[in-house]
Parts: sequence; structure tokens; C-alpha cells
Amino acid sequence: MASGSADGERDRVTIRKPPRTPGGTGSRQAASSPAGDGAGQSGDTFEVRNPADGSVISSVPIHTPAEVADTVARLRAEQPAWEALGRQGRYRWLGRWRDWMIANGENIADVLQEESGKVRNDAALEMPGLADAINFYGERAARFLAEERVVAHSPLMKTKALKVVYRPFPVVGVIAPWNFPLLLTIGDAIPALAAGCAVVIKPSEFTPLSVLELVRAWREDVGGPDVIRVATGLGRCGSAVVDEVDYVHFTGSVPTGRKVMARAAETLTPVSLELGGKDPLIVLDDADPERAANGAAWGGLANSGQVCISTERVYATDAVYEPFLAKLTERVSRLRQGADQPPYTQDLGAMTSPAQLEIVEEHVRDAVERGARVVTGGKRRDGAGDFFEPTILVDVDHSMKIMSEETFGPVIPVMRVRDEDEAVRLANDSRYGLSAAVFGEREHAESVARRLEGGAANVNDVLVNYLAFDVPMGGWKESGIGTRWGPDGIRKYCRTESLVITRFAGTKSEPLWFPYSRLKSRVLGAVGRFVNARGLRGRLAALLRR
Ligand code: TXE
Repeated sequence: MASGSADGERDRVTIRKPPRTPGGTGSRQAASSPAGDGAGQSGDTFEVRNPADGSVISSVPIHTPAEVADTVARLRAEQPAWEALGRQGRYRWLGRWRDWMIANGENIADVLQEESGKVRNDAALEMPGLADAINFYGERAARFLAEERVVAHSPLMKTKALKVVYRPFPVVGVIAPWNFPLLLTIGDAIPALAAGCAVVIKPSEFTPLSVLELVRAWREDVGGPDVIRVATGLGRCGSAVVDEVDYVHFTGSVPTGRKVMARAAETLTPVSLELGGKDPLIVLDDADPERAANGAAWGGLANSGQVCISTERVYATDAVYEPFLAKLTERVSRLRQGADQPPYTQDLGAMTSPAQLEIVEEHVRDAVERGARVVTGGKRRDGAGDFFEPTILVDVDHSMKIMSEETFGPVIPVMRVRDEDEAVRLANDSRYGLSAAVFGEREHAESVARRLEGGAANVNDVLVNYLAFDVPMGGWKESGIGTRWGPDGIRKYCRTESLVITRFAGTKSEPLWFPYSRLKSRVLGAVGRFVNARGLRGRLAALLRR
């Protein structure tokens, strides 16, 4: 038995080598993967812990690259039948899964809460998002992927009927982090399944259990076709997924996103990447300070700040700074934190990854060393579990990590700015550009939002752009490439095929075909010049030119 990283990465989770202890190492049995059929042949497993109390709750197989290849080969064999079911046929299956999720919401939240250390409220938010995504894409796939009939712009192409059809990538790989174990796995798989792809999910090594349970239910309880499988493991397992699939959707850190893209370049596999963020929240002179403070508290501290679109920094203009800070301090000081048992007794849960807790500590330490002041919180909580107190920092500036690097924890740094121009300049002074929030009079706030560099901006709210499935969600700059949601959230899982159909094929040849001759070339040249020239005079001149 040994512990350490199988991938030469920093130690993230405890790895166990065979022989395995009978019945697994914890209260749950070693999770059998829906990849099934020989999964976990190496016998290596990794432990999954409950971050709220540190207990080991399961051990999960580490799939070797060969097993991942086998998993993808099986999916590839099943995918044509899934595609042939058509959009309605696929929606029927996905709809049964949705019904199962709704009926089993509490059980799923139990698993999610245990593996992530989330409070119950945050754990319970994920499943409705999945059900909504199934309905959204199930009901709109036909429209978003409808065959397009295109009228040729050139008179010379009018002899062709032009059509664009969307054809799914056979196998999509979804590689995910730990902060939303279901939304960032199944949630990103749903549009791919609706499009007709088969999907292999590589969940985070910290939180694989809820995904495994949902995919088990798809197969065993819903009886769905074998078009969704889970590959469990660490980074090497993720790399193997990249090697085998036809399209990769990745959510995670910038450094790993770069590795995924570099690896995918070797097989010319397309990727979409949703990476980190450092989302700003701007409070304008004409904002309601109390609404802005309540919004900032939720935006910065929901899920203990472990949200890609968390409020990571606040800029409040001079006129509103004091009342805003007073309200924010009052709101944050009243929040309850701990292992949420019995459920709904806490507002903030644990940090899911121990490494992330260290990053949060380092950012706060760095800020304080450079002159920041802790208004409330500021340290790791004593006792069991990985908790960091909900924290407000002031007197911050852009020399500090807390204002420039992704903190991904329950910390709200608030900076006083002269006016909105300074707020916009500072908000845009970032290598990230995922989303943002602006609080103020509606039209004023919207005009400021339009000046921000990022993939989305919420006006007088926070975080909600993720749930507006109708519009794209994706990052600018180092926050990523490509988007999820909206029409492109399903189209990206397809390749376009352009059909160029000859309307009248009764002749034996076409003007462009062999044989060439001087006369034919001149006639074609004259026609080309005539068509491309503009204005009567231009056309006549083009015709006469040789
Ligand atoms: O992500 P990683 P982690 C940020 C946050 C956090 C940081 C690290 O700042 O500190 O990311 O989180 C798999 N090829 N975000 O360590 O390492 C890995 O097993 C293929 C932002 O969890 O990027 C896991 O399943 N896959 C983010 C997934 O990639 C590889 C949300 C993500 O791991 C791989 C979470 C490789 N070479 C954290 N190496 C957001 N944007 O929402 C690892 N993986």
C-alpha cells in the first residue's frame, strides 16, 4: 500500500495500491464504475474524503490509459445507434433521466454534500440545473441543429442547392473540476448527448461519487443506452481521455487547460476550455448599498467562494463605499459556517480541496503583508474539516495576489475607487475575463457593463448568468476558449457538413470541368469579371477588358 501521486503531480489525493482491503477502505464500498467491464484493472484506487470532517468515504478505481481507450471504443461502437434515434428519441431517454433525478434529488444531494463539504442548500442547487438543461436542449435541439438552407450569394452558384447540416462528434470527453461535481460534468454532457454524441466523463478525483451515481442510474434504473461512461483517476486519466475522444470540453485551472490544449493539438482534437476567473463587482454611486452588499456577500461566498464566476474583487466608488462596506460587514458577520448537519443550519461549507485552502491562506497572508486590513474572518477555522472563515479585506490594491490571482475561496476584497472610470480601468486590469457584476441605476449600470472585458456581466445581480441557459457563457483572455449554453452550447459538439447539390445534373459536363481551352477560359474570365464588378459602368468595363 502506498500513498502519493500516480502521475508525478503534487499529492492531491491518497492513492492506494493493491492488494485492496476487502470491502474498500471506508463506509462506502469501492465505487464500481459504470465504465464497468474490467474497469480499474490495475487495482489502484484513490480515496475520496468528506472535506467537512476529513473522513474517508470511498475508494475509487484509477483507470489506466488502456482502460480509457477501451471505454471510448465501446462508446464509439454505441454512438451511431444513439445518433440514429433522432432528437426526439434522445430527448425521451434524457427526459426519463430527468424524472429519475427529480425523484431522487435528496439522495443525490446527500452524496454531493458528503464528497464536496458543501452546505445542503448549495448541494441541492445542482440537480435542478441538470433537469433544466435537459429540458432546454431537449426542447430546442431541433431548432439549434436544424438543417440550414442557404441561398448562394453568387449568381454563378445559383445552379446549386446549398445546405448546412450539423453532425455530432462521435465521442465527447468532459473533464471537470470539483467545485460543481454535477453541473460541470453531467451538465456539460447533456447538450452533447442531445446532439447525438456519446460522452465519457472524467470527474475530479475529489468528487467522483455523485457523477458515478447518476451514470449508474442512467444505465440501471433508467435503462438508457450505453452512451455515457465515467473514467475515474487523476491527471493521467484526463490526458488519456484527451487522446481518445473527438472533442474535449474542459473546465478547470489555467495551467491544466493549457496542458489539455497542447495535448489535443497532437491529435488536432478541438477543445472548449472554461478556466479560471477573477470576476469584478462594481458598486456605482447610484447603487442601493444594501442590495449591492447582499449581492456581493452571496457572489463572493456562495459555495465558499468556489465558483468559477465568484465575485473575487469589489470596486466601490467613493460616494457609496462607506454605506456599502457597513452593510457588507453586517451581512457577512452574521453568516453561519460548518458541517451542515442537520441540513440548512449553515450558510457556508468546507473547502473541497485542501490545496485550495492553502492558496486562500496564502492570498490573505500576502494581502495583509502588503497593507490590507481584515475587517472580518481572515483565517482557517480551528477544529475538524477544511474551513476558511468568510472574510472581508479592505485597503487592497493590484499589487496583491488577492486582487490579481484566482483565490477561489470565501474572501471578498473591497477597494475604494474615485469614480466609475477608475472602477472600469481596474476591473479590466486582469488576465482573466469570465464574468462581472455591476450595481447601480439600471441604464447607468448597463452602460458600465458594456465597457467591461469579459464573457458576461450581471446587472444588479451576481452569478446568475450561469443559469441563463439561453445565452452563451464563456471566458475572454485566459478565462478560456469557447462557450457553454445558448445555441453554440450544442452546436460546438457537432461538425458542420455543407451539402452542395447540383440542381440540374442532366448535362454530361460542367463549364469548369475538362477540357480547358483558350475560348472557354476567356468566356469564364469575362463572366467572372462581369459578376464581380460593381455598377453598370464597372461591369461594362470588366466585360470589355481582356
Ligand atoms: O483543477 P485542475 P483543480 C481553478 C482554481 C483552482 C485550480 C485548480 O483556481 O485553484 O483551478 O483546481 C484533470 N490532462 N479552478 O486542481 O488541475 C483533473 O484530474 C487532462 C477553476 O481541481 O485543472 C480534474 O478532473 N486532465 C475552475 C480536472 O482536470 C487533467 C473550477 C481539473 O483539474 C490533467 C475549479 C491533464 N494533464 C478550479 N491534469 C473553474 N473555471 O470553474 C489534471 N486533469
